[in-house]
Amino acid sequence: MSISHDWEKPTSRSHSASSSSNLCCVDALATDLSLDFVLKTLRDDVVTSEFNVDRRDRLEPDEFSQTYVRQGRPVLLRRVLQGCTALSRWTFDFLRTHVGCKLVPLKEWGPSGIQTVSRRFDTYIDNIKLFEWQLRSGEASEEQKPAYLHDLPLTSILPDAKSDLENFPSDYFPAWYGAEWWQFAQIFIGPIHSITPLHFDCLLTHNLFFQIKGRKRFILIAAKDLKYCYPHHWRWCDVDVEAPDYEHHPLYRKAKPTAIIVEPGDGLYLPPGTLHHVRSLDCALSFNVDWHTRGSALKGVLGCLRGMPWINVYYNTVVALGLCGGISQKRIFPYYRSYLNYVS
Ligand SMILES: O=C(O)CCC(=O)C(=O)O
Repeated sequence: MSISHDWEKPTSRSHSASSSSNLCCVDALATDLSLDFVLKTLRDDVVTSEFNVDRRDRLEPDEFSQTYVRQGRPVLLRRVLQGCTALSRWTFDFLRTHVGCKLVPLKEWGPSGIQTVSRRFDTYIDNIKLFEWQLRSGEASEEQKPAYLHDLPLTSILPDAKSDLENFPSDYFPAWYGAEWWQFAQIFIGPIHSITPLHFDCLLTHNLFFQIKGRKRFILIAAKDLKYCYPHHWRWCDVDVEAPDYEHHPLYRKAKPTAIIVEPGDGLYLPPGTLHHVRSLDCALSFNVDWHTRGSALKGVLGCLRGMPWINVYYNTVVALGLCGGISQKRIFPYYRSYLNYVS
C-alpha cells in the first residue's frame, strides 16, 4: 500500500464546522505499512504465535457455527462485506454531511481511567483530518491524536445503516436476531493510532467485528489466559500488550498473544471472553455486534459467580429469556436497548 501524497493542509475554513472542502483526503488515507512490516514493528516478545487465527473466504454459516463458534476459535472472515454498499458509501465525507452537528461522546484512556468529552460530529471529523495532516508533516505526534468515537450504537450515527448492508451475512447470528441484527451493532470511528486497551467484552458475548475503512491490528489472547493479564474493573487489563513490563506483570510471560490485521471488508469473530487490544493502523471506521447463543447467554447469567457486575447479569438474563424462553427479539429488545449506551 502506498501513501496518498495528495493531501492539502486543512485550512482554518475546512477545520470549521461548516466546511467539508478538504475532507475527502481523509478517505484517501492509506499508509505505507504492509502486513509484514506492521507485524515486524511489534517487539519480538509481543506475539508468541503469529498467524494462528484462521483466515477464511466465503465461510458457510454452518461451518462458521460448527468449527469456530462451538469450538471457541477466532476466525478472520476475509472480504465478508464484499457487495455491501457501506464499503464505498460510508466515507468520512459522507458521514460528516450525514451526521452533521450532532453531539457525540468521545473517549480518552488516561492514567486515571476513561475520560469522556462531547464534540460536534462534523468538528470531530475535521479534527481527525487536521491531526492526520499534521502527523504526516511532523507537526503533531501520536500522543496528540483526537479522542476516540468508541462503541456508540450504530443507529445513533447512521439510523439507515441497514440499507447499506444489503449483502450482510446475517446467517452467522442465531435466527433469533433475525433481520433486526443491526439494532445490536456498535460503531467505532477514530484517527490512526486510536487504541482500545486489552479487555474482554463485558457480557461474555460472542463478537463479530466488521471493518469498513482503514485497517486495525488486533492482539488476541485466549480467555483462559485472563489470569496472566492483571484484570481490573471486571473487563479491563493492566498489561500493555504492545510493550509488556515483565517486572510489574511477571505472570504475563505465560500468556500467548497473537496478532491479526483486519482490512476494509473483513470480519473478525471473537469467542466469548477473548481478550483483545486494538490499534488503528489508519484513520478507521468499524462496527461490531455483541451477540449470544443459548449457551453463552446462560454462561453470561452465571457470570454473577465470577464477579460480573449485576447490571451485566441483568442484560444477559434478558437475552437468555429470549433465546431459551422463546420470547421474540422484538419483545426483548426494549429491555436490552439501554445496554448499547451502557457499554459505551
Ligand atoms: O475497534 C476497537 O478499537 C475496539 C473494538 C472492540 O474492542 C470490540 O469490538 O469489542
